[in-house]
Amino acid sequence: MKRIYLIASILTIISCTSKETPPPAPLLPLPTESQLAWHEMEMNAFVHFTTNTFTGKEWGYGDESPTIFNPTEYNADQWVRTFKETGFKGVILTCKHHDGFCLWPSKYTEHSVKNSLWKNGTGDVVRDVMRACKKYELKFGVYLSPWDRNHAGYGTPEYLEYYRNQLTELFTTYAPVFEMWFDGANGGDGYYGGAREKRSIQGSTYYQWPTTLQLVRDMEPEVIFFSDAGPGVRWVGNERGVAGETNWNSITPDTLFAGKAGIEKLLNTGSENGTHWIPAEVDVSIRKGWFYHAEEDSLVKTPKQLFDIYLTSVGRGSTLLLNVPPDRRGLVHENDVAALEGFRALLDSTFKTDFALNKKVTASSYRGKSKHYAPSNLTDNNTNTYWTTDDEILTGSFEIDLAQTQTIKYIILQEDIRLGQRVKSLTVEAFKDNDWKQVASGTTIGHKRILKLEPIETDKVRISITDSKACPVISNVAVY
Ligand code: FUL
Repeated sequence: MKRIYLIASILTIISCTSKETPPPAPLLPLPTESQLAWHEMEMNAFVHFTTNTFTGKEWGYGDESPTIFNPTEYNADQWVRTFKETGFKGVILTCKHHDGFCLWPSKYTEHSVKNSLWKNGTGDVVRDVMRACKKYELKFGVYLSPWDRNHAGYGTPEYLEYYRNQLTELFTTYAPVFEMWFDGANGGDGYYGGAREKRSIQGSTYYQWPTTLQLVRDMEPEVIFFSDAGPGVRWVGNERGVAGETNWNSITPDTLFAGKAGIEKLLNTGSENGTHWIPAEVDVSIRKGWFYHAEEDSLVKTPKQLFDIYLTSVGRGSTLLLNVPPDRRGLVHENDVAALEGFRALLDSTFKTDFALNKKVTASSYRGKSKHYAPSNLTDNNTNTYWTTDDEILTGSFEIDLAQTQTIKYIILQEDIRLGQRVKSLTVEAFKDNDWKQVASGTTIGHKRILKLEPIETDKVRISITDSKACPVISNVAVY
């Protein structure tokens, strides 16, 4: 009896699933789980802090005495609390910048906090930031400059061993590390243990990156590697906070090599038919420089400037990495705190009420007429559900009835990138005076696209996907 019942239930399950319209096949390339998590983070803080903070330089020569590193009111908790309160999800710390000074007491060098006056050499900035990140539930990432102007062996194989030893130290002592930043800068000259000379290396071969990355992966399989060309995330091609208006998460690594003319443009937009998922990360400083300089106290970006950067980074499908350098006291300066708080307030007030939330949406068509892919998924506040069309339909529109007239200023769209990036172009129209008026147009969407409109009063909005690499898969639309 029991057996018959079991067989009957299995048959019911089979017949139900066979009637279901299958989801669209994923469009390659696809993000990994850790890249997906990275996209979700949207805003991370970058922290540049070293002897430069005390010498006023941007690139230390490598001959700075460790004793000059001596913050007077140091409080890493204040940095991370500020980031948490203003909406950042992770922190990446310059554990070692080009000058070679280490913010943790590395056993492989004397050029570190252990020989500073700060806390009589017993302090460890890397540990403190890592702990504060745990406390405030932010992810912790590290920057370890490959170029080292202090180390005597820089340019020889001996230095590679040193660099890898330090990576092992960092990844075993301060884990988990969500992102590892490999900076491409190399200016040639430096102290180099007293040699005071210019050393040229062949960037593409000297560091033997494949071996180094594997070493790190063995310790931290989920880590995201940032470098100009990835492999986890790529540089966005400028330090102004601007991702391409067209921004593909895909790029073909073979098309990128250091020194190639025009590489910044390619990094900025990615390529539609790129073979690998390597999204752009937007690194930019809240100040003019990457390190704190008192003379820049009046040049901290305003909340409005930070908001505009948000629109050109997160709003173009990238993740923002905003640098906020602590001052000589070892605190995030009051002006930077105020700018971050103002930025947060602007984000909160601008994106306060989503006029589209749970509103009625109709679409030109939807996949297999199945409720799994219905247009109502667009406004259900759930990015795990989506609207999509039949495979052969690469264009389509949906209309949101806002139920009452609103003044609208922004549209947010999101693709379900678990199925790949698809949309190539779109338009936005608002219904006004008995007619549809185009109020915006755009190209790619990706994780998130924010379109700024000339404010307009309307009670209906129509979004048309006018071109797509495969049937569009849209998980969310919001109207503000
Ligand atoms: C650059 C470096 O040279 C700057 O000093 C800074 O660290 C920036 C984030 O990357 O390449």
